[in-house]
Amino acid sequence: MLTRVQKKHYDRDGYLVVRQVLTSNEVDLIRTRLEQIVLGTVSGIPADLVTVRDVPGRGSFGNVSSRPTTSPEPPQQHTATHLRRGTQVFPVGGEPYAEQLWGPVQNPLDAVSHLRVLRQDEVLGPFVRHPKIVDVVAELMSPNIKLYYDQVFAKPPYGPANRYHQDSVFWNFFASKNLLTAWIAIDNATVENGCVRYIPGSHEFGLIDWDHLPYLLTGDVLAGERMTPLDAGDVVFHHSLTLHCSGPNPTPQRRWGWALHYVPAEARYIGTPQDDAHLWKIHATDRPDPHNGFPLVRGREFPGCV
Ligand SMILES: O=C(O)CCC(=O)C(=O)O
Repeated sequence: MLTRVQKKHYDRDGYLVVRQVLTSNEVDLIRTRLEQIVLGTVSGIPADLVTVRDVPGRGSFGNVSSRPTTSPEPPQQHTATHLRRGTQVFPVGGEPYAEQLWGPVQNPLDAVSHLRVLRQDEVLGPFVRHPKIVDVVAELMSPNIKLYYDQVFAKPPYGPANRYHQDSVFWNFFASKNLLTAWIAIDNATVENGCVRYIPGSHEFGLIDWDHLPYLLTGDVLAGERMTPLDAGDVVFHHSLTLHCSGPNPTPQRRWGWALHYVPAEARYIGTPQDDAHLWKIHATDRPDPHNGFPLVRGREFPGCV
């Protein structure tokens, strides 16, 4: 159970770090299973759930993503600590490492950039219902809990920063902005290797569209950015309106985090037919109609809702 102070921190900041939620045995189990999935030795996992950079030394399983042939428009200095490319604002520091990122890897795991819908796997699936995670979600979000989606942000050695965003911007098919992500550290996530960073209190700003984001993320707001270094097995819980990003990883070590995205079962589903098709395609729902189609984690369902 969370303390009153922990709940107060979540309400005030829009995120909360909880230490040692998973044991080292549990994290080892997850890591070993992810490794087996990446190497293609687990049956029943579709290859399109794994994304692998096309670099020498990569495994043969997964969707291969090639290096972009046209160089992106160079980023502008936004503030002393952040760059801007178009409407994207992200921490400085990853730019000199592009050649290493696209160079050969010794370990095929280092070529992986993303894994998703691990809930379908018999070993990993139970973790989305782990009582120590779901108890916190129930206290911070709702006692009736559905899983929207899950994905591993596999920041590789020399991987780039992730831009500032609110998760809710991507999830407009839910008539609720009170979703919650549990980000499980699979490796130690440090200031040096690109831990997640937050703007505390930004969940109170409401939904900000992309065009306005750079005008919100001014020097004084970014000066309040907080890093969340985690040990493997720690979890950071964040509100779906809290602005967050992650730093670059200029180190030779991986920084993997497994994000579990939860939605209150009371949230009405308001997707368009295109959303329905997309959610079915990405394996977010258990059947083509997303109404009452997302997996129930705890509590009960509501008609017309997720
Ligand atoms: O791990 C990262 O780099 C970003 C995480 C993130 O954006 C999320 O969990 O919503």
